[in-house]
Amino acid sequence: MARPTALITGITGQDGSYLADFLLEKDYRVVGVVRRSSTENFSRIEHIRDRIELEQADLLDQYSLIEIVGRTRPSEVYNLAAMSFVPTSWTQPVLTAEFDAVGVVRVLEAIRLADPTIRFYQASSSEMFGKVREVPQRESTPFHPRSPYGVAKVYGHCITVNYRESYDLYACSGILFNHESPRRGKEFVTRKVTHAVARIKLGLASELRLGNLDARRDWGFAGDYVRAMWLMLQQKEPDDYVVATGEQHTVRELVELAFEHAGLDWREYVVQDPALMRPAEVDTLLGDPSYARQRLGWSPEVSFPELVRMMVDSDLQQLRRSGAS
Ligand code: NAP
Ligand code: F7E
Repeated sequence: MARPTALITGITGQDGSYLADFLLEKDYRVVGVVRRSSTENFSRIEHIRDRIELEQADLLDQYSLIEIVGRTRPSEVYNLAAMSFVPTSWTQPVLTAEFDAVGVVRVLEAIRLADPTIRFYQASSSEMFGKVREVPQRESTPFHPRSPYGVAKVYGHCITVNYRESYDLYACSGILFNHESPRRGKEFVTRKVTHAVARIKLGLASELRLGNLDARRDWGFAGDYVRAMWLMLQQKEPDDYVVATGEQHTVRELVELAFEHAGLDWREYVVQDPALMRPAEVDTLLGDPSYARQRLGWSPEVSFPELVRMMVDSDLQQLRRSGAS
């Protein structure tokens, strides 16, 4: 059998890099889409740079997507590229819609024109549930997004379902709850906390400013979640799946665990900053992953305390290696 080819948009991001690692292990040819920039930003894929192919295209540019899908001939396309930081979606709402909403239909159009047998994965989000209508959230829970990011993701989700129903494409939407790792961007709360803990431990910082400590999230490990993405594209029929741990924690619990792991008392360092509160908050998210467990045989392997410890240890190690202490 010919070696399968996967095309990944957003390969330089957290999930793109873990998915590329995973697919290389499965002997895929991995083609990554990167957008043109004046300096390369490939730190998350440095370790596999010589085993993947990188191609320039942009979710804002329809022609570049048609050209790349047509030329590289993937059997699977994973659309992970997005403006993924919720607060920025209030300051750049139009650009967020261009990337996260219209960008999805541009990729779907490229597939429909180049080869409608390509299997498609869309990175949907628990942010679509927003002001939650039921607990826990399942595939059938109605959406009530609370940010321009969440609204754009609802469009991406619905257009994926619509292309499946209109053109019979094998198109799946993974409704993923928060997932984190040592490769998470430093502005997201988990990494912001673990990086600050490491800096405080090494005497490089003395405080950590945070927003809402009462927010609740269902946090999992990104390495587990990319496995679910791949499994969705290996089934007989395409479908949509919630991917979550089924457990929730507050930001305060995250902070307690991270500081405790470094032998520190969080109360001495954490300052609540009203400037970090959001115009409309998602107070609580809790996913029900039963359908993914049943149909895909998927379940998470890394627990929340293991994840937090892994991230603190990694940040300490990175800072020590860079000679920062
Ligand atoms: P991330 O680390 O922020 O990565 C985003 C990726 O998208 C980067 O590679 C970025 O490239 C690329 N990108 C942004 N705009 C682009 C454009 N116009 N054209 C081409 N590439 C573009 O995000 P992540 O955490 O890996 O998340 C992956 C996907 O899952 C995103 O769609 C996100 O919204 C969604 N999601 C994430 C979570 C989570 O908890 N992590 C949960 C649910 C859904 P640059 O390197 O050039 O910036
Ligand atoms: O915030 C609270 C904040 O920015 C989590 C993205 O991957 O997951 C992510 O979106 C919670 C929120 O992630 C700070 O108010 C308190 O309630 O880590 P976050 P997010 O907004 O949940 C979803 C599923 C995605 O799809 C997104 O792409 O933590 N919080 N203090 C803070 N958050 C941040 N960032 N910084 C703080 O200082």
